[in-house]
Amino acid sequence: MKKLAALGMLLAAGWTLAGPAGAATHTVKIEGMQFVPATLTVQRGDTIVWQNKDVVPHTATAQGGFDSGNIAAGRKWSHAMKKAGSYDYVCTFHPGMKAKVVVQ
Ligand SMILES: [Cu+2]
Repeated sequence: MKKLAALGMLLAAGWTLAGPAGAATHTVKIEGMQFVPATLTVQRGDTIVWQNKDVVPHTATAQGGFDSGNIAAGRKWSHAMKKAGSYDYVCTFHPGMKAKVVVQ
C-alpha cells in the first residue's frame, strides 16, 4: 500500500507540472480514416492529443488554428488550445476526413 501511495503522489506531481491548474488533456483517436470524436469541446488551456491508430499518416489541420504536420502511423501529436473559438479541421492528406474542435 505504501508503494501505491508514493506512486499516487508522483502522478499528482506530474499533473501539476503538466500545466496550469484545471487544464485537462483530451484524446482524439484517428482510426479507420476518421477523427473520433468528430466534435470535441474543451476549455481554453486544455491540451488535445491526436493519436494516429491507422497504418497511414494523417494530419490535423485547421485553417488559422493549428496544424500538426505529418502524424506518422502509430504516432501522436499534442497541442494546447490557447484561444477560444470553433475550429473546423481536416486531414490534408485525406480532405474527406473532417472534424471540429470547440474551445470555450
Ligand atoms: Cu489522413
